[in-house]
Amino acid sequence: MRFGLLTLAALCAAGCVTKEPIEREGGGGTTADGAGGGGGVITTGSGATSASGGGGNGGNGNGGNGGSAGPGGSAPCPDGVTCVGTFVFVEQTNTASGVTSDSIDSYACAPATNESGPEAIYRVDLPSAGFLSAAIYDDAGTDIDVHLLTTFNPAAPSGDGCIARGDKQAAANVPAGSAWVIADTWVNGSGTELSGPFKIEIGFIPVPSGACEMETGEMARVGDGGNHLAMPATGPVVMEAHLVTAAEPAPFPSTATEELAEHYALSQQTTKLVMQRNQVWAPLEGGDFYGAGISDPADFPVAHEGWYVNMYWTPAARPPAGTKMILRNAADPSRAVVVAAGYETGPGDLSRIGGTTEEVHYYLGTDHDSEMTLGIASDQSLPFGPMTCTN
Ligand SMILES: [Ca+2]
Ligand SMILES: [Ca+2]
Repeated sequence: MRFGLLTLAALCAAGCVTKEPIEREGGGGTTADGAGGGGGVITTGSGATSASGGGGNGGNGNGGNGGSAGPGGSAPCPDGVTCVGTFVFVEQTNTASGVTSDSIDSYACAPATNESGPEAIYRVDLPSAGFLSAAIYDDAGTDIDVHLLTTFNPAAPSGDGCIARGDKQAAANVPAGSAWVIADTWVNGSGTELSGPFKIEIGFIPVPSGACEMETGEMARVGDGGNHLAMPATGPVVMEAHLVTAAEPAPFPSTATEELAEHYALSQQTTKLVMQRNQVWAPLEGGDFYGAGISDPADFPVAHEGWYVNMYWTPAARPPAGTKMILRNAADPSRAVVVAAGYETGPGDLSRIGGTTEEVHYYLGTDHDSEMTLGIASDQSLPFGPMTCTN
């Protein structure tokens, strides 16, 4: 089939603006790999701003305290542990005064890194398998690192169960049940514990598994001279900028960063993906505000923005806003995100098959121009967000 021929009328009835902005590609690398960063280095990573203030205190839950673990319930919350069952969880605390544990000196995922300062321990109770993400915000004189563990015994604390860690953030797919997040104090080469105040945020997204079936066809793209792209397509996918959503009314951003921290917080609270976001608003390209997509922000749900994808489709071929596409990491095709098409057009470079958000790249473990496979989802009832492909 040729995509889009039946949808143009519906689109423009909905008030679309058929401009074709040439987008900026990229914005460089992100700190996307939570497992990679950090070992033994004082915080210097990108995105040092406290990006997600105002996300709301998402339930500082010492939940599950008391009572025995009934069927489907959680075990009682151990002493010295904060138990978390609602997301996004946010807590401001201090390893110099606010935590009671000082038992773990290193972790299996970075055994040479000295984490012998005090640590804050969180148990996260997960009803399903999914994507656990956590981020740390600390000051220049403090260096707290974050660790994710799938096995941990509070009565015999050890870092052996570590599956991911980071100087500023970490994330991993985890099974249902209990996982553990430990914010630990890094100790520098002089033996100084860089303890102090920090904010931790923890998010969780259930990740369904299933067949990632995509429609076959072709996509007409701007300037392709009739040589349309066969779909599903595999090729480089750029890092895209953020767009203003329906929950962000006028006045719209007048700079690349105005109202951006609020956008990050809103998106994080909606998608439950915790990360240190770095990308700015889409640039001013023919529009009259930053972060402008090709349609009215009032028609753009927050969750769709967090997971959006674009292509350089022609106005006639562009799928209706909110059409579900699937992006798969070519290097690990089981890893996929159901993304929202039709809200933006670009990148204006036919050597790239499309573009997507830093959130999608973070989940997939990809970066600007990583190779992916992209197609229209055969099952339009899939939820937006991460998915494990079984085919
Ligand atoms: Ca420690
Ligand atoms: Ca750190």
